[in-house]
This record gives sequence, C-alpha cells and structure tokens, in this order.
Amino acid sequence: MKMLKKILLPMAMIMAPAAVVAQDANPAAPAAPVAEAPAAPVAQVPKADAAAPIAADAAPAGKAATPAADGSLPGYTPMAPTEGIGMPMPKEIDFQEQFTENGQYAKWINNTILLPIITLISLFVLGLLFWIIIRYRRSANPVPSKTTHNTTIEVIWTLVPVLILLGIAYPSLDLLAKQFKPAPANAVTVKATGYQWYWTYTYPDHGGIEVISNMLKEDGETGPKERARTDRDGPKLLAVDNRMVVPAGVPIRLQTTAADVIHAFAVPSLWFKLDAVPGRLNEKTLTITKPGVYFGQCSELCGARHGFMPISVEALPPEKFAAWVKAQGGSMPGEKKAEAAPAAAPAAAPAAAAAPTTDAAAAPAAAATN
Ligand SMILES: [Cu+2]
Repeated sequence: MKMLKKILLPMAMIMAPAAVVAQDANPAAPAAPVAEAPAAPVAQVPKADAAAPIAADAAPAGKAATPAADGSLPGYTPMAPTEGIGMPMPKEIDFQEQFTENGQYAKWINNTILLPIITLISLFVLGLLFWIIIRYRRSANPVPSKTTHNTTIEVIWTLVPVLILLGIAYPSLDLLAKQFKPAPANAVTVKATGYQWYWTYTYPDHGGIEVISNMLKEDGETGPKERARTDRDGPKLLAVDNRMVVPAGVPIRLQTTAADVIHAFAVPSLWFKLDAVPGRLNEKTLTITKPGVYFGQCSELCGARHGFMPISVEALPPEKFAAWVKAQGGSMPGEKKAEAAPAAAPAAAPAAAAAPTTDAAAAPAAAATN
C-alpha cells in the first residue's frame, strides 16, 4: 500500500498536463448560421466587367439550355437531398456521416482512438485527484511523506505519455498524408472560385463549362425572376440555385481560388475544407463514395454575406454526370465539343451573358489560375 502511494501520488501530478494535450480533438462540424439578417440584394448574374467567368476560347456561349423553374435541364433533374445526409441536424453532437474514404477514416480516428484515450485519461486523473484529496487530507495523514525521487516511476511517467502521443500521431499524420495525396491522372478537375458572396464552379476538362451558384432565398424574400427555395433544393440557408455537380466514385481534383477576398470551401460530410485565396490555386483530392447531395458553407469570414454563400455538391453516377455535362453545353474528355444548340437564346445562360468580356484584366478567376 505504501509503495502504491509512492507511485500514484507523483503520477497524478504528471498526468494532468498529459490530459490537456490529449484533449486536442477536432472541433465539432460548423453549425448552420442562425442569423436572420435581411437579405441584401445580390446580383444573380455577376457584372460582366467585374467577373467575366471564362476565357473566350473556352466559353460554351449559348450552348447551355435555359434551366427550368426547378433548376432542371434537358436530361438532368436536380437530385432531392436525403434528410440527415450531407447536412447538419438538430441536436447532433458527432461529426456528420462521412461520404469519402478519408472522412470515414478521420471519423474512425476520432471515435475509436481519440475519444477513448481522452475519456480514460480524464477519468484516471479525476480518480487520482479524488483519492489524494480524501486519503491524504491533513486530518487523515498528519505526517506527509518526504519522498522526492523514484527512478521506476519517473521512467514510467515519461514513457507512457510518449507512447500515447505516438499512438495518436501515427494515424493523424497518415490521414494528413492521405488528404494531400496528388490526384490520379484520370481525376475530374473542378475549380471552385469564391466571390463576395457566391461560388462559381469551372470544369476545364469538360469544355470549360461554368456554373454560378447562389443561395436560394425563402418564399417572400425573393426579388423579381428569383425562385424561392423548396425542400427539394435542400435546407434553408444551405440550398443553392445551381449545384456543383460531380461524379460519384471517381477521384475529383478540387481546386479552390477566390476573386476578391479569402473564402474557404468546406463540406463537413465530405471531410473537405480548403482555403480559397485570391491569386493562388489550392488543390485537394476527394472521392465521394455514394451519390447524394452534400451541403457546406464558406468557412472563412469574408464579409457581410459570408453566412449566405453556401455550397451544394451533387454527386451523380458517372453516366448521369455525363448527361449533366451535356445539358450544360460541355463535353466529356476525349469527346468532340458538343454541337451548338440552335434553339438556345443569347441570354440563355448567365455564364454566356457575361462571357463576351475577354480582357484578361477583367477575368480575375482566369488570371488567378495562371
Ligand atoms: Cu466567403
């Protein structure tokens, strides 16, 4: 018993900082903004002089058909999201269900390695504290021990925390390396550009098509020619008019940049967060394991309407993705550029309307990519 006292008393003192180190768990997924600020008028179509989205040689001008009222195109109907999948839910405390391999691995590390270690260390330190407070209080232990050194226990309290930290470091660094593994040659490239306050998605491998993605307003808040959000589009403050459509099960080379200030492209259920910095092109690979609609938000404070530039990623089976590309007036890699659709009116697509400006200085998105 006396020996046990000698061992446990100093251990209690040394383990307290270790518990603090082990608390280094990831913060919870970002919650949906609750601000109800009145929506400032936001241009549905970017001004041609400020944001010519595509270089003239890549512009599929006039080829995309006009989207119907619900955002659908010939051969493409937007997928309805599944409740609780790819979106935050009330009273959730865990990470969202993950739909990329890295996300599943990361969630496994958190729930199977980090949380049990944190819990065990916290309970152990709490137990030692209570034991010392009760057993060694002045009335129960009037003559305190004067022990100052114990080689065995000093070796143990050095080695055990080192082993714990190594056990945490290995999967953490492994995950980090996996997240930044370069995309394979057959990956689909999508470039997300952040603007104050919306996103555009460019598909350089698919005829340079570009999608302009604005948040959908609620019924009663819409301006003329704007459609209101429905439940088919997604949750309030997360649904957009035009989604970033990608193929499921195929590696995606997702590049991010910005045209004005720093934004961040983040989708919690895809374990994806990457800064979008003007003049820089950041890149990360992801493979979405299942078709579905996954919602995210800009995660860098970027101005007054930072909370109102959500992200909607729609992952489709590859053949449906090809149909969407065609509907947008693009082409699949290796395929000839789609024939011009004669029926398309000049003002059909927002991208087409803004495309004629070819001045390089007026195309910040194109310039930023070098
Ligand atoms: Cu932003």
